[in-house]
Amino acid sequence: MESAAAAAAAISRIGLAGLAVMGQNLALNIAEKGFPISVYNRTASRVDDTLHRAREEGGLPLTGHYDPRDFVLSIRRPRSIIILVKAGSPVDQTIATLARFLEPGDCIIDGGNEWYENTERRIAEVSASGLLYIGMGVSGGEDGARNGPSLMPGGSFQAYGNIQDVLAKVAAQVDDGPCVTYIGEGGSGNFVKMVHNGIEYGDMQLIAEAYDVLKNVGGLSNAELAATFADWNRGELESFLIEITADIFGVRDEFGEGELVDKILDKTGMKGTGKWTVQQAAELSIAAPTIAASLDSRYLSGLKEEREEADRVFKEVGVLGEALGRKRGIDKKALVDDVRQALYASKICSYAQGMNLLRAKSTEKGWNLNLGELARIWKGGCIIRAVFLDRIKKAYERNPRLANLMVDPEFAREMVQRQAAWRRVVGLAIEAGISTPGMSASLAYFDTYRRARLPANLVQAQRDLFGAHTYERVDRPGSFHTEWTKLARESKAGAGSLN
Ligand code: 2AM
Repeated sequence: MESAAAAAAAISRIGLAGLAVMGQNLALNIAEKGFPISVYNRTASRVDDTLHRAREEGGLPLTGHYDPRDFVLSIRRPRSIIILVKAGSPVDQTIATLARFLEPGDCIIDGGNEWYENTERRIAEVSASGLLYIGMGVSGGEDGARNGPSLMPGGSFQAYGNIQDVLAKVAAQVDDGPCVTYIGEGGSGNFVKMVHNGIEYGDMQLIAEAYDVLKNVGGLSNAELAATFADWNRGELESFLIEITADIFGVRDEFGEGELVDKILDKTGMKGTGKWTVQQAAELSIAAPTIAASLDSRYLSGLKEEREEADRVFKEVGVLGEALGRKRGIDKKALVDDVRQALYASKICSYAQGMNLLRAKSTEKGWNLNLGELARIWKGGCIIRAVFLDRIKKAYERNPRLANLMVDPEFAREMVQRQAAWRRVVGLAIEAGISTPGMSASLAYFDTYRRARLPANLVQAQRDLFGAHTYERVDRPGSFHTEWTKLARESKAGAGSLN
């Protein structure tokens, strides 16, 4: 009896396989919240590292395993095992390694940035052996994993019930609860995380454009930029990304004069979730121009050598004349205030696009996503965490069927209040030859969406002329086709010229 009790006490509440940075930190977080955890990694040294850290942090309840069978058997049934390995085939390999020892009712939770259809395939595959599956978005980077991430679990609701208590304690905590909720069936957790990352691309691009305008049109120094972003972080823009941006401007270069930011190669890396977001938007006929602009900007940033050559070519032919570049006698304070407003309004447009993409996918897949709740679980822990997400949550609570965030009465008022500043910033940037693709795309999105009549009538006429695609009329029902070319010829006789 006694030894059975001792063995039972040694059994872990949960397991985690894959001990790279995210896995290690999440395992320590879970252990620190008082849940005994077993950990495993293909390569033994990472198990040792994790055990070492658990000891250093005061003997957290974490046990290391070097053999997958021992690992699985050390976990209490029904077992819940989080895996944090590279997306794609490493996930399939890890599942195969563990599944041999799992029993019906046990669950695998993939915490990687996985393509949602892979999760849906795996749900079907493991269900043949009675196993449950969850695809869980985890955001917040290394620090979030260790101290409280935003968690987006989707898949088996039954399996979610088994780990709800663990996730609720491990997730970041905000005023209205832990940053975790059951997202929905299938691959919805991965999909929501993917769109979160797409929105993150947009936010980072918009901030980079604000920096570009302030630095290259307004002439702000790094010290002034640091102060500006720190100040913005005390107002409506308060967010993790604005905060870290303020910090970045203050870091000096250890190898030379000035600040480190100016020594960093202007080539942005990426891992694919932003591209997937834009591809999905196109698949679902959802306009996501701000997110697409941020993706395009990353692609163009990658062409460093071509851009250097272009810079040389255009300087030679004299494009960088008087008209371009820094404005003389600019009022820095007024510019900073305008850019702040342009950034905020642009951000609303970008979130509107991401939310509409989520809703379209939810309708297609029957996921029943709760957009207000998604905004809530992004309030803490994750990279896009921001005070402003509480306002998004409230907008969807006021009206869950809101067609677009921009037309929520509060956001609509805010857009109108900021539009003059927003237009000034985009106009100034265009004049100065400083590209602001994200802010411009957001403004065009706003200006397109808010107009009851667009020039699409002319496109329809063209389509009908060359392809007999037919058109509808504004004043009577039905679809119409016109012999445009014939009628145009006939009327040419009587036509005059522009004067
Ligand atoms: P490793 O330490 O044995 O390389 C990030 O690379 C994490 O994914 C690491 O923990 C790594 O394990 C794991 N990983 C990558 N490919 C894997 C595979 N095919 N099987 C198991 N784990 C893998």
